[in-house]
Amino acid sequence: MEASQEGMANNSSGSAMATNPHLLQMEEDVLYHFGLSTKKNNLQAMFGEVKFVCTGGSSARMEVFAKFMLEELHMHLPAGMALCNICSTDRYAMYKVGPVLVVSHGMGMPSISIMLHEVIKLLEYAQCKDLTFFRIGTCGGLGLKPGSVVVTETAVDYKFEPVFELQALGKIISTPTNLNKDLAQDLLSCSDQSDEFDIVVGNTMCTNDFYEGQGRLDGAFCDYTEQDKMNYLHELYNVGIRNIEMESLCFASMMNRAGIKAGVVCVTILDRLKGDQVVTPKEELRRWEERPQTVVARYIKGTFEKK
Ligand code: R2B
Ligand code: URA
Repeated sequence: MEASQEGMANNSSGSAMATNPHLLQMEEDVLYHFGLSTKKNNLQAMFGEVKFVCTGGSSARMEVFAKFMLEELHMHLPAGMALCNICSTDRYAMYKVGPVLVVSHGMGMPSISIMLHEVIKLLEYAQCKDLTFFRIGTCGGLGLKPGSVVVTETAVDYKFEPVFELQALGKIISTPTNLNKDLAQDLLSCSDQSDEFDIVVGNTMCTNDFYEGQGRLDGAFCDYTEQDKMNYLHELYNVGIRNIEMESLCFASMMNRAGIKAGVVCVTILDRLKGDQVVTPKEELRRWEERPQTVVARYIKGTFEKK
């Protein structure tokens, strides 16, 4: 076995990130959705220097971000070489830029959960320490100008509870979904006077669906009235929820279980108090999608250059 499954690595407190005791008994661990394995790949050599993991839904957006990080960290690839996707499957895309691992997570909690199980184990086998994870994505805003950036303070479910409920062996395992408050403030302070967008810290509601689960009136089915929808969205606003998306709850829960410092930074692509359809032109959406990337890149650069 190339990567150690014996001396399980650490988060900042020195304890294991992947706490599953069964892993220690496995001779080989195949990270099926990445197309990597502890026997076939030298994970420590490949990933040992990773300090930051940035994840977002789309593989194309993650490639753009990886290229952006190359420039930001002034890392020049030798002539004739190109950044390439490390995953040999088409489930996720993964790029490594020095200490930054960039990986797509697809849409929704089942998809991000699979990716996080495998990436946490991967970085454990690679003996990485003191990691920070970021989700950089899109969301629906509440009472914010579209194009604003929201840094999540706490991820909450549809009942505004800060818990993620995982179904396992016919039972529910509940884990907390609060995120690191200092990191949220540090990300907020990564804004710049020249930025053409607002950035706020707020709570994020995470759902299992884009349409009815987020109170939309434009799905294939709808059993509530516009008034019901507006009452619910205003209730969200009144309890401090500033955006709605589909991964933060599972992300925050798994980061808590692993003891990894983590932040969620999303750009609002519409104001849900004003409508349901996303009508912003593609070009403008592309520019908005760069905003969470810019904020997280500033944080990483600041931390990286200090070391
Ligand atoms: C934001 O955007 C996607 C749905 O369009 C989903 O992955 C999310 O959280
Ligand atoms: N992503 C979501 O989950 N909801 C939105 O309204 C926009 C993006």
